[in-house]
Amino acid sequence: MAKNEELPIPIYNNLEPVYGDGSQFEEAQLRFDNLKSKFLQVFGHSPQLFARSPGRVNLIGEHIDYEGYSVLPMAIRQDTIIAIRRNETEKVLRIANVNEKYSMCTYPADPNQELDLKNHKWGHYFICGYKGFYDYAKLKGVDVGQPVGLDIVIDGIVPTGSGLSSSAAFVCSSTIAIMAAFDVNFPKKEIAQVACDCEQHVGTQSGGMDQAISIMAKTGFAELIDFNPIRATDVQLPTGGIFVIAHSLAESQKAVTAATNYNNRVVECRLASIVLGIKLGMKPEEAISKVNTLSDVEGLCISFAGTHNSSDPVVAVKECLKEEPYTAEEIEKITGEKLTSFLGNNAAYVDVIKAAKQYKLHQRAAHVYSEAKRVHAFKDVVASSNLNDEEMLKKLGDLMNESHHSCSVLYECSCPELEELVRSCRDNGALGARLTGAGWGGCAVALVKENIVPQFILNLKESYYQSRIDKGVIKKNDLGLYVFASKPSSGAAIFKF
Ligand code: NG1
Ligand code: MG
Repeated sequence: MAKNEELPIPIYNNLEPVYGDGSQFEEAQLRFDNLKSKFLQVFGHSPQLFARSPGRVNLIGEHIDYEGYSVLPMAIRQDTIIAIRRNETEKVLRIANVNEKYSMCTYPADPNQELDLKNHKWGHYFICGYKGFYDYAKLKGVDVGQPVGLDIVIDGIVPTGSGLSSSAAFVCSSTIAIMAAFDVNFPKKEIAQVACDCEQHVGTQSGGMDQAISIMAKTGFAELIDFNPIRATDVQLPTGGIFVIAHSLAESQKAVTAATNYNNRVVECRLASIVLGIKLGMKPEEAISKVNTLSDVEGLCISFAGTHNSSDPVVAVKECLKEEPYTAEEIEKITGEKLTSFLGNNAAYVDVIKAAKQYKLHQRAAHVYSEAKRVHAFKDVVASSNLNDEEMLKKLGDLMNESHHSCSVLYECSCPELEELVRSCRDNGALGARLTGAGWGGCAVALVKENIVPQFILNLKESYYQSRIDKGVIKKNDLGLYVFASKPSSGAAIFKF
C-alpha cells in the first residue's frame, strides 16, 4: 500500500469520511449548505467544488520546524472550507467570506503579483495558495493554460491568532481548492511543501509543521512530522488522556509583529548556527554560505560535546556561545561580514535587523536543541512497551511542562496571560500544560486525565475565564469557542457533490 504522504488529496462525494455521522456531521452540513447559498447569492451561480483543511494543535516541538527538527502536532476538528468556481469571463480573483467581518477582497488574476505586505488584508492568504499553485505547476511542467478568474467563498472556524494555525488551514484549503478547480492533484507531501513555501509570501519565515499536518493528518493519530523531505509517521496516543485547548484571549498577530517576534527568532537561530559553526572550526565564509539552521551544525556540536563526555549539543552551546546577548557588531567581528550583506537578500530579515538591538544566541540555540530532544522523548514514551498508560501520561505531561519552561525562559515567546493560563491548568489537575504554536498570545494545550476533563474545564472557567467574562473580554455563551477538549482529526479533502 502506498504511504500516506505519497497519496493525492482524497476526493469525496459526501461529508461522512471527514465529519463522521454524529453532531460534527450536522454542523458540517449546515456550514456547507450556508457556503453554497452565500456563493449563489454573491456570484449568481453554484460553486464547482469544495475543499477543506484543518487547524492543528502542536503537542510538542515548538519553534524548531524552521530549524529542520521534527515536531509532533495533531489536527483539530476546526477547519477552513472553501467553495470555488473558475470564471472564464472575468479575469479577477473575487474572495468573499461567510463572516461579515471580512469584506470581499479582489485581486488581479495574475500569479506574478506581489502582495502588499504593508497593507495586510485577509485575502492575502488565498493569494499565497494561488501563487504557490502556479509556481508548482510550472516546476512540474503541468500546463494549466492562461490565468482565469476565480470566484471564492471562505468559511473558517479555526480561531485566528490563537496558535492553532488558522493561517495554514486557510492557505492549504486555498491551494487544494485551486488545484482541484484546475483538475490537478499531487502527492500530499508535495502539496504540503508547496503550501509551506507559499505561506511565506505573507512575510512570516515559517517552518512547515502546520501545512504538513493540515494536509496529512489522519483521524485518531497525532503525527511525527519530519522535514527535508516532509514525512509523517502516525503516533497513537495513550488511552485515558485528553488534550484540552484553552485560549489565553491574548491575540497574537504574527503577520504584523513578525520583525520583533517570529522572524526575529528565525534570524537569531540562523546567526546562532553560523557562529556555532565558526566556533566549532568552520571557516566564516563556509559557515555563511553553507549553514542555514541549527540542525546543520548539530553534528559538529555533538562531536564537540563528545570530548566533554556528553552527546548533548546543549553542552556545545554552553561552551561556545556566551549567555549575554550579542550585538550586531560582535557577530560581525566573528563572521567577518556585515549582517546586511549575508542576510540582506531577504526583506523579512532586513526588517528584523532594523528592529533588533541584540541577539540572544545562547538561549535560542539551547531551546532548539533541547526541544528537539523532547520531541523524540515524547515519541519514545508513547512507543515504550514497559510503561502502562498512566505512567506514560505522567511522563508526557512532564515533557510538556519542560517544553513550556524552555519556550518561556529561553525562547521568550510566552506572555503574562499564557503564563497565568498554564499555571491555572496545572493547578486544576493537568498532567502537563504548555503554550502551543508560535506563542506571544494564543492558546495553551493541557494533557488531562479523561475522567476529570469536564470538571477540569469547569474549574478553568472559574479560575481563568470568569474574571474576563466579568470585564467583558468575552461573552459567557462563547466560552466553548475558547476552551475545549480535542481529539486527533482528519486532514485535507476535496468534495465534489
Ligand atoms: P502558528 O503560530 O501556530 O501558526 C507558527 C509557525 C510554525 C511553527 C510554530 C512554532 C506559521 C505558518 N507557522 O505556528 O511553522 O514554527 O509557529 O512552533 O508561521
Ligand atoms: Mg499561522
